[in-house]
Amino acid sequence: MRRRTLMTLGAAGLVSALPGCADGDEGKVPEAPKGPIVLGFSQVGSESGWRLANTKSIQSAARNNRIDLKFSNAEGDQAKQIAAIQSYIDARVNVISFAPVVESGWDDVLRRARDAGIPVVLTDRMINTKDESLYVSSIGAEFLSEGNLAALYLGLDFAAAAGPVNVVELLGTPDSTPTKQRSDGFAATIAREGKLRVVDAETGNWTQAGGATAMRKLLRRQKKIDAVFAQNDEMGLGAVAVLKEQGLKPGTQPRIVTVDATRAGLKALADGDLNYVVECSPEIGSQLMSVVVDLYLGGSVPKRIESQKNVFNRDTAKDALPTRTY
Ligand code: GYE
Repeated sequence: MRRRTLMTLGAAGLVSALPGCADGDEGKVPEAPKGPIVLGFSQVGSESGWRLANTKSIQSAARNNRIDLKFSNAEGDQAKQIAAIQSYIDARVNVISFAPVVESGWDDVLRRARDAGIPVVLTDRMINTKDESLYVSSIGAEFLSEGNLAALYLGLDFAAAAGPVNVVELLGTPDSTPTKQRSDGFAATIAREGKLRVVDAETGNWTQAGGATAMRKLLRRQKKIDAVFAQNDEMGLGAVAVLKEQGLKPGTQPRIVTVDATRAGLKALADGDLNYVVECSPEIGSQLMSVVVDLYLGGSVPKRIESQKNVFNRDTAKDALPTRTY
């Protein structure tokens, strides 16, 4: 039985294939892959600092691994992502990867990729499908736990409050995995104690302008806002600007928690405009390339690979800022 090729990522990020051995040819280095390995990648867009860092991570990891990266940016349009995936099928790339802008509507194009024998790797977000064979692996954050952590830490700040504590949510784009799961995680944690309650929500579409518009609408609708859960830094920063315009003191009243931990988010946290920032690392490029090379060499890959997470407060934000890579 052929043992699969072992594979390590060297210091320079280069992949060196350690020989696996078939029966009868121990020690003989198997035929080196012809290369280059061609990866077709469709990115969601350029909507946030997180997304730009994610793109940078994927592009630099492809360079470091000598992988020929066909990269397309859908600018938030699912039809463009589907067209890009189809173009990679037509070009017969070795592996297709993409960050799905929304969860639904992928089965047809992914079925065509599977039928063409091209493995698909999801990054960042998930798809909603009954057919798990349509992708071989997904690499990304556990968004539910990010919502849990946002509620947990915000709740600490209201431990002495008599309650109820009115929270408003700034949501990402509808039907995206982080929008749905960060809300679900937040709701599950506050339900356990019952003091914090989400009284209203508005979508800010992951952008700073969107977060500002959403915050204005919520301020008009809600008489009492004690806390804001912004599903990413950009929307939180938009809310901070509007709250200051209205003579309020974000970080004190209301308190604010965001997700991503970009440099801008950590700066606002260090300045006292935010109270907590949950990290969702965008730097998954090397994890993706490791999967791509393993697939090319005929290896098996885990169905799910999680990215790094953390929670920053004011002090740890100040410590992290000088060396922050994104
Ligand atoms: O939080 C946001 C980006 O999918 C985790 O998308 C990503 C989210 C991230 O626009 O900044």
